[in-house]
Amino acid sequence: MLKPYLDMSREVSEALNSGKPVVALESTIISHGMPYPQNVETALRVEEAVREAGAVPATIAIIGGRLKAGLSPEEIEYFGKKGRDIAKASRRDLAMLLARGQDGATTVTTTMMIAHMAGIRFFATGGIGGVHRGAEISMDISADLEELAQTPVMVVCAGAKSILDLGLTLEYLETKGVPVLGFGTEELPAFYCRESGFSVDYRVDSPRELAQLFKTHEALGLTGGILVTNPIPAEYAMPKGDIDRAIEQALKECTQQGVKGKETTPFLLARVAQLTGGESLASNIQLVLNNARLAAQTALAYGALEGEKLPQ
Ligand code: PSU
Ligand code: MN
Repeated sequence: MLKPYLDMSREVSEALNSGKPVVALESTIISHGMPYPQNVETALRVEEAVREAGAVPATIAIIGGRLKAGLSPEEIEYFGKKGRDIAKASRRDLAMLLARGQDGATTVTTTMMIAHMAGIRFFATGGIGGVHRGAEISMDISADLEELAQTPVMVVCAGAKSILDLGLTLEYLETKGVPVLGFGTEELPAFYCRESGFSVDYRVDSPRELAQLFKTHEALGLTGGILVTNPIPAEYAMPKGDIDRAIEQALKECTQQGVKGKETTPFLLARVAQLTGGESLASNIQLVLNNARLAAQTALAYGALEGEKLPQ
C-alpha cells in the first residue's frame, strides 16, 4: 500500500531485482541516536561494513514526503547535520509526514515497515525500543515491539539499553510471539554490556542458522519479526557499574524535567552518552558495525539457501 510513496536508490533496486543480498539500516540512530559528526561517520562506516561483507546497504528515511530505501552520502550528511530538528518518525507519524511532504528519521518501527515494503528481509541497528522502566505507571512501551509483532523482518541489534525494563520487554515479546535469539550466547546482551542476567529464547551460532530460521518463518507464513541479539565484542564492552550509574542519573533527570513521549528515548540516549563521555559513543559505534556485518552475512547465507528445498 505504501509502495506508490517508495523511492529506491538505483543500487538497492538493482540488488533486489537480481536477488543480491540487501541490509536495511535506520536513520533515527543518525539524527537522534548520536552527535554530529560521529553520526555521519558511523552511518557511512556501517554502509561500508555491509559492502565489505558482500551485501548492499539500504539506509532508510523519509525525505520531502517520500519513503527512501538507499540514501546518498549527501543525504546521510543532511540527516546527521540536522539531527534532532528532523522529526522522529514512528508508525503514527507516517501518513502525516507524507501528506505534508516533510522529512522524517525512521525508527526501528518505520524502518521495518519500509524495508518489508521494499522486499528487504534483514535489518541491522544498535538497540531497539522496548518497555520503559516504570511502564506500569507511564505505559511507555515502544512501538518497535508492536512492529516486531506484525512485520516479517529479521532485526539484528545488540540487545536493549537498560534505560528499559529488560525483563518486561522480554515478556512483551513473548506475548506477541517474537522469538529472541542470542548470537553465540544464551544471555540477552544489554547493548554496552554483554550481560544482563536475562536469557534469550534460543542460542544461534551461525549466519546460516539465522537464514534457515528466517526462511522457515516465511515458509510458515508467520507475520511477525525475529529479533537477533548480538553481544558487543568483548574488547569494546563497558564496565556495567559505569553504565548503570549513568542510566540511573539520566532516568532521574528525565523524571525531574518531565520529559515524555517520543522525547524520552533521545533524551536518555544523549544524557547517558554525555555522562559516560566518549567511551560509550565508541562502544556504540563498534556494536552497530558488528551488527551490520552479521546482518550482511545472514543476508548472504539466505541467498545461498535459495536453491535448497525446505521439508514438504
Ligand atoms: N535505542 C538505542 N539507540 C537508538 C534508539 C533506541 O539504543 O537510536 C532509537 C531507535 O530508532 C528506536 C527508537 O527504534 O529509538 C525507539 O524510540 P521509542 O523508545 O520512542 O519508541
Ligand atoms: Mn515511548
